Amino acid sequence: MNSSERENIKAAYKATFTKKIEEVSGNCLADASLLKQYQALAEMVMESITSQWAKTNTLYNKNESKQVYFFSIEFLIGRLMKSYLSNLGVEELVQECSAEMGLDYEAILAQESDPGLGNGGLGRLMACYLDSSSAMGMPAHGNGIRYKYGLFEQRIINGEQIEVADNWLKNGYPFEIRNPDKSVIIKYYGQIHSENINGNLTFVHENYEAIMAVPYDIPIKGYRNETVNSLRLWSAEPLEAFDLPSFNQGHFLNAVRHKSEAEAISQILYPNDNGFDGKLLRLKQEYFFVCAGIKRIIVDFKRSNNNSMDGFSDKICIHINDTHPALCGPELMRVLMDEEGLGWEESWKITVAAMSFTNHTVLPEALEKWPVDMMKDLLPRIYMIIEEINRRFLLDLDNEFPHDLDRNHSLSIIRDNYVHMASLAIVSSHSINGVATLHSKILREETFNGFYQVFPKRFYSVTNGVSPRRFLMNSNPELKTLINDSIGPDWDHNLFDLKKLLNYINDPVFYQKFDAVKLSNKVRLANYMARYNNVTVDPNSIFDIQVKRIHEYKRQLLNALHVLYLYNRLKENPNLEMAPRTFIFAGKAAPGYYYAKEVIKLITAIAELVNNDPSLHDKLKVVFLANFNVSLAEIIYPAANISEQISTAGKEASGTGNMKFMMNGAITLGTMDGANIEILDAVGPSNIVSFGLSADEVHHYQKYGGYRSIDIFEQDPRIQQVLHQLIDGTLGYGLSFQAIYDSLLLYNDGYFVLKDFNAYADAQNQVDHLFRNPTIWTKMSISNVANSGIFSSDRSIADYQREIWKII
Ligand code: CR6
Repeated sequence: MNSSERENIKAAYKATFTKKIEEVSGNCLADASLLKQYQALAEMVMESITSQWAKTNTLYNKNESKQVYFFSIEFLIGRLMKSYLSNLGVEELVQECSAEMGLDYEAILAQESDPGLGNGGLGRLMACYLDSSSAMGMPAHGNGIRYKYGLFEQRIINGEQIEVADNWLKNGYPFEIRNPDKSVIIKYYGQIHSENINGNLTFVHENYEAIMAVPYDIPIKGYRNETVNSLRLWSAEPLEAFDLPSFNQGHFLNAVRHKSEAEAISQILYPNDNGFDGKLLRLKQEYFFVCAGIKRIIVDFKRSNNNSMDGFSDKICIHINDTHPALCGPELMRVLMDEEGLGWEESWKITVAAMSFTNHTVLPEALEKWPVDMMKDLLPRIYMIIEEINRRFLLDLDNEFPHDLDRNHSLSIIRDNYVHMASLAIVSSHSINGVATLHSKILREETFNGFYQVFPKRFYSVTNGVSPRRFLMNSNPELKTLINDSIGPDWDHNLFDLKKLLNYINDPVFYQKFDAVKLSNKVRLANYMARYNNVTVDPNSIFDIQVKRIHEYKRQLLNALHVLYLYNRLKENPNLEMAPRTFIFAGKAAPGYYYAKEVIKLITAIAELVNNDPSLHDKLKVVFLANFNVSLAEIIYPAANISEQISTAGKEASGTGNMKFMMNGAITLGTMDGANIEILDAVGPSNIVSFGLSADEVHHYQKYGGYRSIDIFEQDPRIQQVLHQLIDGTLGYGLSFQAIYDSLLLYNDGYFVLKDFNAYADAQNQVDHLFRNPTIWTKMSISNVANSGIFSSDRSIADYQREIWKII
């Protein structure tokens, strides 16, 4: 494009934007608020996407290509405006025009609410997978819930987490389209009776309670291509908003009761990460989006397939993201049999061929099981079908392993009065995968070993990945520019091309530029901390960062105890030689998770102690950033020197924050857990700092005993000092962290914090030495960026496509 063409485009953009402002606000540009400026821009974005969206849908409706549907109870999509602009290839244009019009581009973008429709890695993974599928021109869509309130907003008040409702829809959401014409009726409760209709046994559902599922569709625009896939989020509404007969009889409250009961289903996201709390409303949510999603898939499929179900599983993949959507199996069976009139065998074949399942955790407390009575009462027909799936499965088992009662019992979908959702998902899917190599191995050898023996060919492994567009190009534009200037722009379509950066691995000029980018990102984060935490930190200090949900197995406690130990060392020897450090934490604790909330309190208490001690001469700072979410994450990852990935080995299925840090040049300080192991493989042992027990060692101790935390305590004066400080008032008058203290000593330290302390302290020492040699450090950092290609979610999607969905 020559410069006069560009000027014309810019003039057209400015004119359209000015007109849009008038339309959305009734004001002229000069009087329009930032919110209205954002809304005007969002409308323009939607206008440029919708025709491509319609074209993509028309193409898909021809039924030529296989469609993948991700069913997930969480989609943590983050703000979308920047992705849309960049994917459309107009970001620079909009930035330039905004500046020329005297508008603040970043402030406009900050008007967008960040939809918190997920707890952490699981929901964010889905968002990255949608992003990658569109970028690769692959037909894949999401089905989830449009929670009215997303994950709570976290405030830190007097050092403690306070939860505030996340009203993300309060100003409306410009990137969704409500499609009430595609609503689906969901039936709960009631009775099932069978009737003989024309010689066929037919199941009739009576006296049910009906709820309407209304879809809201969000376009997922591919990166600089023509593909626009869909994320469909379902909202619950009453069939009739108002019960007129009740109202007329004077029962005013009754008249609206039904409305709020219906709406409750999509009112709020359950705030547990890696945890199951068994609430009836959650089971309603699970069935709600499963039933609605499956119905629409079938309607659309039949419409373009001469009203027939032939070839369904050749054209449709239903991907179950963890067990929350495991009812997809029985629900598809129900529709195929009760509505489409197919027999059991045929329906079962179609179901298993269409369904695939990804497991995301081995933590026993997260594995879902629903009481039989609850399931039977709420979903009577679904429960019947689960019983029959189980009966047939146990029969098959008995044929294969005759009289092996123990095995049959342990694999039974229904056992001890519970429906086990992982078993249901495994039995009804043709493929089961873990999310990192180690995790998949643990699934095969331990968690699902019984199933592995029955279905060895169904087990796969696909290591997670993250969107390089969101987590590198858009959130670290300076690094993107430096990479473009060095190796050219083609890496944007193939992240493995980042390897070309290794050509600069000994180039001092490149080092300088690379360090300057990191420093600038650190300054950005330092400014954020000055503004929101009122703490001044040195951007030249090591930014040592642990951001993720607060959970015992993730061991923020190990990090915190080490900070306290470092504090003690500095107090003892103020001249201690060390690079200044800024320890940064962020993450939410589930509201009912007392221990995790105590850990937050502990970190903020340590921060108070350390940050207000002038004798440390600013060598140590501790910051807890409130309200970790996707938007904050995008500021944090580019600024990190150290990525703390210190879970008890064997517990973190994969982790994805570890990949986002690596892509931005942080050095992983980690245990050999989840995808950390693959990070080590990718960068080589000299570009990562690893430590601690292996998963096998942890497993061994857990199975056979032999670890006594008290022994370590007794032998290590550093640990004695630190643990005493938890309860002796060092951390604030009247502040005592007895529960944490007890967990480590009285309850034998279930997550091996003390066991790994020494190795961790040594590893931290190593970090200090490495950082004090800038050449080595920068080299390590560049190597991390250069070798991060494998962690692109484009690679993960290609793996799924090839191995699991078998799309060529
Ligand atoms: N909490 C795992 O714990 C993994 C993601 C995505 C998690 C984490 O290690 O990276 O899923 N599991 O696969 C669950 O949510 C059940 C997570 O985010």
